[in-house]
Amino acid sequence: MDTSTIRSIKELPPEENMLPGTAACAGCGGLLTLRYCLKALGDKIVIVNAAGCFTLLTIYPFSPFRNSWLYTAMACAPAGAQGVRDALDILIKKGKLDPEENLKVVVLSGDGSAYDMALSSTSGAIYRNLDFYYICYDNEAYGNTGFQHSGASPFGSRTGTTPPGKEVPVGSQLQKKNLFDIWNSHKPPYIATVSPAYPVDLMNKFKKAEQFKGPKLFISHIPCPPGWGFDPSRSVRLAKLSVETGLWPLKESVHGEVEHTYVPKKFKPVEEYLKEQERFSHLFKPVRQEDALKSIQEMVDEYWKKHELLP
Ligand SMILES: Cc1ncc(C[n+]2csc(CCOP(=O)(O)OP(=O)(O)O)c2C)c(N)n1
Ligand code: SF4
Repeated sequence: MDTSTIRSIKELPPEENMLPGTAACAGCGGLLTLRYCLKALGDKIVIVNAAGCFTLLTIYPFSPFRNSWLYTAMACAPAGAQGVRDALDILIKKGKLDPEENLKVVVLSGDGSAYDMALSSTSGAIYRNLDFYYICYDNEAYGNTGFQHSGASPFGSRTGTTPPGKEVPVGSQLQKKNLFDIWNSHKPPYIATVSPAYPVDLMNKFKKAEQFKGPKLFISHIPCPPGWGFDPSRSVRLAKLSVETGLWPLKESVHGEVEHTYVPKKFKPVEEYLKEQERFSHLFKPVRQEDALKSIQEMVDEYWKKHELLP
């Protein structure tokens, strides 16, 4: 891939490496992310897919991918990636595969795998400096099985297992794990947060990552219409709002050094993002939960203050 940076959406590669007509929900932000990621990665890849919504993209004999695809259990996609990488390396070493024909190994998983179940196998793979890409589409819950709470679910959200009620009106009382920092503590060559609403930023991050051998992570914050409760037509708008409110900082880390790649000129209030989703509706009605709303805004402000980027 040409590694020079691009400035506009018109410069995105025209090739489509994922074909339309999949079983994903209308308006799935994860599918849009994946489409952009595959434009960046090309078709010389093997996708190692942990169980989740995207397992359903490939149902024999149908597949939207032009590349190979391997299905693994939720906890072990990085271990599967190690096996594929080893097999490719052995074939190259034995002269049975032209190094030019080498494939990139790409893990694809939801947040339930990335933040929770596969954390141990991921840590092992980063520690061994496995040469692979890890794409996590983060819809902030176990989406495929009924939107149950995951380690990525945010404070104040309703999930299948944290329904707001009399005793706990706020929904989830736990804070979202910080997967970016968990990866960063291992000091891999490249980590980035991305968004389907910022494809140019996403593409340039893949271009930058290409120069590094070793583990490379991309976490995309993705709107999920049935789980979050909004009309599919508003998916990109919500992805944009999560960035413009400061809730989802767009950043990257090269060998542990973090830089923000986009800082909103003026941060929108987080309420603008929250009030558009059914999963936060209990924070507004029947009565406004001022304490919860204030603490979500404070959490965002603290992050940007800490990085000295709040205007
Ligand atoms: C060990 C294990 N427990 C439960 C399941 C059932 N299961 C299949 S997909 C899924 C949800 C995965 O959630 P996530 O990784 O966030 O991806 P998403 O469904 O949101 O795409 C679950 C719980 C499983 N496959 N393996
Ligand atoms: S449940 Fe959400 S993440 Fe899963 S396919 Fe549907 S929109 Fe996408």
